[in-house]
Amino acid sequence: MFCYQCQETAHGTGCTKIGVCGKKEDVANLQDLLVYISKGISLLAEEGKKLNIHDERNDKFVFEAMFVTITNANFDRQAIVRKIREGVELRDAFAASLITKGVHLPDSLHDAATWYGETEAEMESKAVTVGILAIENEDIRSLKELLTYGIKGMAAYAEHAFNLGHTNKEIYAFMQKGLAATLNPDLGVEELVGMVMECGKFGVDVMALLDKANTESYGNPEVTKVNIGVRNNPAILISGHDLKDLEELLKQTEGTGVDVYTHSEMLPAHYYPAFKKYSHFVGNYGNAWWKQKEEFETFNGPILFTTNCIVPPRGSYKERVYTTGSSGFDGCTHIPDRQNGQPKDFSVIIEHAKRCAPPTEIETGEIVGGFAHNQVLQLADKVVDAVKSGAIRKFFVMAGCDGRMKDRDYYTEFAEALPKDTVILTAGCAKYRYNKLPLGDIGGIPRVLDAGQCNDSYSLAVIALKLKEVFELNDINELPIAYNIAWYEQKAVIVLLALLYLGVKNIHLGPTLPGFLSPNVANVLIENFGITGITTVDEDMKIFLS
Ligand code: FSO
Ligand code: SF4
Repeated sequence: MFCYQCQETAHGTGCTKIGVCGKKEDVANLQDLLVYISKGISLLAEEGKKLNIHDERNDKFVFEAMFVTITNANFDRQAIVRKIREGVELRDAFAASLITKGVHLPDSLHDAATWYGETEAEMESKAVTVGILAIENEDIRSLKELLTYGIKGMAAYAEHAFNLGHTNKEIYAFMQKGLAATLNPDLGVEELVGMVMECGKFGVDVMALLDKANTESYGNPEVTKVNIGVRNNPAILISGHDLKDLEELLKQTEGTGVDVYTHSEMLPAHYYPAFKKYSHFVGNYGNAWWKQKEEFETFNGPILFTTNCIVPPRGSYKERVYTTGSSGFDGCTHIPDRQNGQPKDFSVIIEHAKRCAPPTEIETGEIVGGFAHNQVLQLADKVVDAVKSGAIRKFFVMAGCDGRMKDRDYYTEFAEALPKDTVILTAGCAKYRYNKLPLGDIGGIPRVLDAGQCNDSYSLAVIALKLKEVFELNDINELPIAYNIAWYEQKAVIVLLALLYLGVKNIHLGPTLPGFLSPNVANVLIENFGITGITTVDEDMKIFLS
């Protein structure tokens, strides 16, 4: 195996025996094959486009398959094998339909569009030949992987929007164009850099689509205090990002005596008006994803993963872990997808919860969030006055992800060291590094403004663009906003590409720069966008405040 798609990749260069995330070699290789088949389907979809032939099943398959291969989402070998079979079948049926409709497929069609294998042994032997290292030139490989990871992040957001009935053909078409491009041996550095930038544009679009899906379904997030203590009822913990899953779980648990708590990236669900009517939607339990081994132990009840980030569960609580959607873990019960417009059936989890003890309290109190674009823009006058009067000197966008490595203590220390006239704008699980610190407020504006999930970084961009307008600036970079972003997995990659597309410069990216950036590709980002890593809190603070 060789995988370097996330920030925690072994030695900063690549996992080669087992993933630091716990992904085993066979699953890693099969995921490579699944990506390869998705690229083959994308290539055929590109051929179809020439004659205006389009099949929506390709769109859905590609975003589902790419999401499945994101870090910490799906560790279930059989789920990957099934998805490969589904892809091969879909691809070959689509190729046949293209021929029937008169499309002349090239004689030398890429192997990704023609390879056929049925048995797991055939898949395994193919998988080892189609991994990342199959591309020899390290710059081309770096750019093609950067593009692929951006598309993986895009796929995740596209799937959540799709689940809420919001689709966008242009986004799907770009995903396929981008994936097909990674199969093209003739593309050079310049063309691939162009595709990576285009990926950023569709990153903005997909986050806007998901924002629309979430807010039209559940209302605009509003300032909310979220309880972090517990009650004395049996309960279900829901993790991941999918709000449709949460909605159906809340409906099905109503009146059963079972409470529901959010975990990690599901916390921002509390900010949506539509979920406030559920009196059994009690609060948020625990912290960022990587602390789940301890926190799931004390939660006592079943846990439902709607997406990543899963840490391979301990035997002591594994039978309480359920997955659904793109997530999966062998040995854990998977709740099947919706069929014919019917909701998912969570009854097995609810019955399981009834047999469990209530959660053990690990924290008490409240945290505040809900500062997405609509809410912040309602407070715009107050914010603008605070900037004009000098009460707020600078905003720090500290969005992105958290992770388990010790060097991420930097972000807590950085937040603590920030001068009292600065405000942190956050989104994603990165917030857990500072959202429980007593950082106070500035004239009633909290010093940590949480917009929501990682995709709600879109909100931060909308806010920045609005401030640019209010202050009548020509360039987003003239705003008193600094970017100190933490990344972990591929959703953070699409957020980063989206920010670059919007023209944001001088982003500090940590705790380490991606291992998949070759020195030359890293230089392109440094020279064109001023991207830089992090150093020490003291040094960085000097740079940021100079
Ligand atoms: Fe975090 Fe995991 Fe939301 Fe990611 S829980 S790390 S970037 O899945 O998607 O922020
Ligand atoms: Fe390693 Fe990250 Fe890949 Fe897991 S996702 S195998 S930790 S690089």
